[in-house]
Amino acid sequence: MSSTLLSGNEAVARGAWEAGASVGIGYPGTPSTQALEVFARMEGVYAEWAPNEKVALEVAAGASMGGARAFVTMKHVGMNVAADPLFTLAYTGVGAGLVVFVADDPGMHSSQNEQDSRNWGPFARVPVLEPADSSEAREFTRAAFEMSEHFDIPVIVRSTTRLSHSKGVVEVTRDRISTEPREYLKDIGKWVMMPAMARARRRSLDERLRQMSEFVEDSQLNRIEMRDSTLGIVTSGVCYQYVREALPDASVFKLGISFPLPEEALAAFAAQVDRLVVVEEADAYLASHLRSLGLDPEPVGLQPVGLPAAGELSPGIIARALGAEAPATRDSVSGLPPRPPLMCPGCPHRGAYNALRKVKAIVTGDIGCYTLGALAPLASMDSCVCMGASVGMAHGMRLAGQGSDRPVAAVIGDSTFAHSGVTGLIDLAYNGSDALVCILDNRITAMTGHQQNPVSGMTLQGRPTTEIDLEALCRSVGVRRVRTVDPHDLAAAEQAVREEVAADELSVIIFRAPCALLIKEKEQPYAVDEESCTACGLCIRLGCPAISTGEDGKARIDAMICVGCGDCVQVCRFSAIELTGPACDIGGV
Ligand SMILES: Cc1ncc(C[n+]2csc(CCOP(=O)(O)OP(=O)(O)O)c2C)c(N)n1
Repeated sequence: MSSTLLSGNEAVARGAWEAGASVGIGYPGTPSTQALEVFARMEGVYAEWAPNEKVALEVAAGASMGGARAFVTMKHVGMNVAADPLFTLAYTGVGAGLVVFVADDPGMHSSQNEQDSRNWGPFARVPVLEPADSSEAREFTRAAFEMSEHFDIPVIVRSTTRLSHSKGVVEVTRDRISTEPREYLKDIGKWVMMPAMARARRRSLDERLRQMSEFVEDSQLNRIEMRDSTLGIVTSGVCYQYVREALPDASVFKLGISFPLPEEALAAFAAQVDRLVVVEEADAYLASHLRSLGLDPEPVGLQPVGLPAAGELSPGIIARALGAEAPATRDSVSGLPPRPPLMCPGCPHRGAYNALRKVKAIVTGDIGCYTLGALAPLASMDSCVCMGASVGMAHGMRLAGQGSDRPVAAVIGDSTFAHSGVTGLIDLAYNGSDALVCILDNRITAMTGHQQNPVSGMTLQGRPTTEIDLEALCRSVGVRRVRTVDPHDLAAAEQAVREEVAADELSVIIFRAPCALLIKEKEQPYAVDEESCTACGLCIRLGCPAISTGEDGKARIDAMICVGCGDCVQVCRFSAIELTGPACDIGGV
């Protein structure tokens, strides 16, 4: 038997590959990103980043309709974007298996909100599988493809950060099954969802759901572990691991399928235990379903018993909430100094914010590395809601009358612009907005770990491809004032911003310079001449991690960190920052 250590994401990718998925499409988003990156490197598959999750699911729907098993990946908020096709795909069903892998982020380690993707099950009427470890992540993904074809429905595999990013033992002995595409048979009653057909497919969906509800009653993906019958816990996903650690003697109903629920099996389990408790993260999803079945679990989701309603659980939290002794494992790493997120040294976004700060702009922001511009010392971003929101929100601020004292500008990254900013820009052009939209084009999707995107000229599988011509795109939707500037040229960046906020029509500034981490060669670092430095603090206000102040208030530059971008040289009014000797050798031996 051959076993290996795989993260939950890697195991999901392996499961999709073993299941014969030949097409993989997704949009990056922590904690899901690695699943498609790993899948893309597997033999015999085609994989691509889509500009957003809706397109990813639509491409997958086409592949499935055309007979190829298709695998889609996204983070929880991506499901909101993909929800439109998802709901109707439940009606149409699939051609070949269609599996959507979605990774939630309880505790918001790297997300703007917490969402519980199990809710998409009853909402969109699609099955949701919830693996609890890497081995199950592989097994359940395989099973999801089988279910998808058997019940003619897209299937969601739901993970959370802990599962996606922690490693477990996985057997990798199973081969990949045949990838021969299924035959495509024209069937407008199934695929053309106009009202008459949709009504029929809705009845079909109800029948398919009925069949699935029967199937889950005895599915091996759910498991009952009877131990001490004084306490029975219903749980799913990674919470199962916490429960086993916190309450090793408790009986457990471990749900591997969180929609549809095995109602009869749950009722039978409830009848066998004295206390019935649900342990789950994020929403009280299982608890409310159990309550609707009249099973009446103890209300541990709320005070006073004490499972928190938000954030991640841990064995300790669960043990304490249920009056057990907390296990010896530590709940969190304590004693480490806090490490606030910072823009990297040499980050091109800094120059754009420096210019926007000069004109005291109200900045509607977006999601990406540039969101860090909201924090001190740049402190130049006023909002961050969801991908693409910056553009529409700038227009809305103008409609509310903002902009007379302080100009209004939107800031959005290249990947985010392609994801959902361009539709906002179309709205602004169409409706005659006079806002300023700044596209921070660093040639990559940096925030999520340097994924290629439609602006970067390279595909997920490393094929050179068309790059969006952002200038031409903006002009083509009706923006007449489009200009491009190097954000490391601080004077030019400021001049561009001053001129465009003064214009009485919509304008776009494309701040174009590669992400500092794309630049492999380190430039010669800078140093501060203590004699000339007046401790004025202007360079500090750039928020570069290489610059700090000494006890005398004068600036210091850490040559190990400085990449020689030269932004600080341009803000220093006393010529106190100069080049040092040769670039330091960071290669080591
Ligand atoms: C709907 C949705 N999908 C995915 C994400 C994850 N995500 C956050 S920012 C980002 C892209 C950032 O790239 P870009 O706009 O190019 O900015 P950069 O980080 O390069 O500055 C992604 C994919 C998200 N927050 N929301």
